[in-house]
Amino acid sequence: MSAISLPRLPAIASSAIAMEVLNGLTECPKTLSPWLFYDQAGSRLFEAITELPEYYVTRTERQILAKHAAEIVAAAAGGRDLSIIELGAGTATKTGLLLDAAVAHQGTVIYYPIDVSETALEEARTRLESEMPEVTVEPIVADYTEGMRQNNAAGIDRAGRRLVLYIGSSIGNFSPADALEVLRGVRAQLSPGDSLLLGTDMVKDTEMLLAAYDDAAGVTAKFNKNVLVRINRELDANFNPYLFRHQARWNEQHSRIEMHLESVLAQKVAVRPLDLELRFSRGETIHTENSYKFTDERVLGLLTRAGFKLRQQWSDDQQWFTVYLAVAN
Ligand code: AVI
Repeated sequence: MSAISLPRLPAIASSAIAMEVLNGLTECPKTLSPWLFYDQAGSRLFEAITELPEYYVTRTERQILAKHAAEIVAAAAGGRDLSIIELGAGTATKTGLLLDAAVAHQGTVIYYPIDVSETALEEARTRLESEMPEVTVEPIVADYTEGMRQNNAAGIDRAGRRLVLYIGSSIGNFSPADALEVLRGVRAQLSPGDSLLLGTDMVKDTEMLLAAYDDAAGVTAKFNKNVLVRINRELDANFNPYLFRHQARWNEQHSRIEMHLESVLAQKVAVRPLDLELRFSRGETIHTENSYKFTDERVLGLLTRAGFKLRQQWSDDQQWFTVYLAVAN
């Protein structure tokens, strides 16, 4: 019997990426969500960004953690056994410092990395379990909310304390309202006395910020344009990445770096499966990312409104980056 052929949209037309393109690129100003950066090529490019001379963020936070990990662990544990959860763990490269400190503090530790990327979590588990036999890795493949819910529902660590790591200033890629929502969601799955370690990039010299998001080697430009390459591949679109220019802007009013892709000429782009023709005027941009930069005041406001109380904070000598330890009320 032959299959009945009914007219229907191809499956990709209802995918998350199709929704992004339909919603974000048909409105004015044009926008795309930053999760689109992180396909395999984009995740590799982000790893390369973290090693750039201009991108002080990762290096500076690592220095702070290297210096204060023992203090952080002792303060979070408060005399009990500590388990460590990490939001958006990826390959968990900075976490080793805190896991080392937890092992020194209590002998063994259970580590729950939460991430949507199963391959990144498997890489983290293989590496950590071979390098640190005292660490038991229990990966949770989920988004933050669902991952925290699963960890809480399992209820295995009730006798001890939990420490949630949300480092790398990833909170800065959310709008203030969404950032509050995320932290409230985390708080809802914790018990009083559990804690959150939040790493945030601070407001600083504008030239330095712009250089960190528009490096001389062009890695960030490639990372930004990778969204167009991804849309071409996954949605059969015909963006020409050479006809878009990477742009980093400082938005003083909102205290954020913005990344845009600027159309260098008037052009049309076709997204055939969506039956869509996108028009760009010369100089029009697609806004692809916000990276908010913080002050102590803003972070404290956020923590308080989310139901946490600041216990202690650590910065580098130049005050470029701050790590906050906050306890659930
Ligand atoms: C992942 N996130 C904290 C990075 C940031 O600095 O906002 C993403 C990034 N975008 C450009 N360079 C790095």
